[in-house]
Amino acid sequence: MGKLEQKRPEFLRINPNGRIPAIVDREAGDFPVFESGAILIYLAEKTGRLLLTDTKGRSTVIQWLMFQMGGIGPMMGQANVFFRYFPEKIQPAIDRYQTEVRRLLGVLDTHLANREFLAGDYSIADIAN
Ligand SMILES: N[C@@H](CCC(=O)N[C@@H](CS)C(=O)NCC(=O)O)C(=O)O
Repeated sequence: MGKLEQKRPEFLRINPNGRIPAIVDREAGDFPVFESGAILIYLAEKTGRLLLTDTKGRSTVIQWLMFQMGGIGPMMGQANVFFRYFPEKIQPAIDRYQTEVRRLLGVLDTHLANREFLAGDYSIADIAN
């Protein structure tokens, strides 16, 4: 990332969004996959592991995967940027994102209080979160 390789044309052909992670499946005609959640689903479906296959089980895994993609991931990202890297200290923004991250972690904590994994068996939802 330091060399901004993720913004180069050859990487943008794999991930038009210019971010990591992204993979290329050499066993599938160099099929590119970007977005960590999409990569996890792709690999789980390809290998038949870490993603329940019945409709409800699959949905439960994907719900917790989306919870990370739409919540934990971006909110932690913003919390980190405003707290650590932003040139100005904008306290309301720091508070907003830190409060939201704490709330989201509370949701995980409550859900995991009486179960070992987020969605039944160990799955890509646990890996992502
Ligand atoms: N929603 C994306 C987020 C990807 C993302 O934000 N990646 C960051 C590192 S964690 C990145 O590539 N940052 C470098 C940049 O934006 O150039 C995913 O889950 O894959």
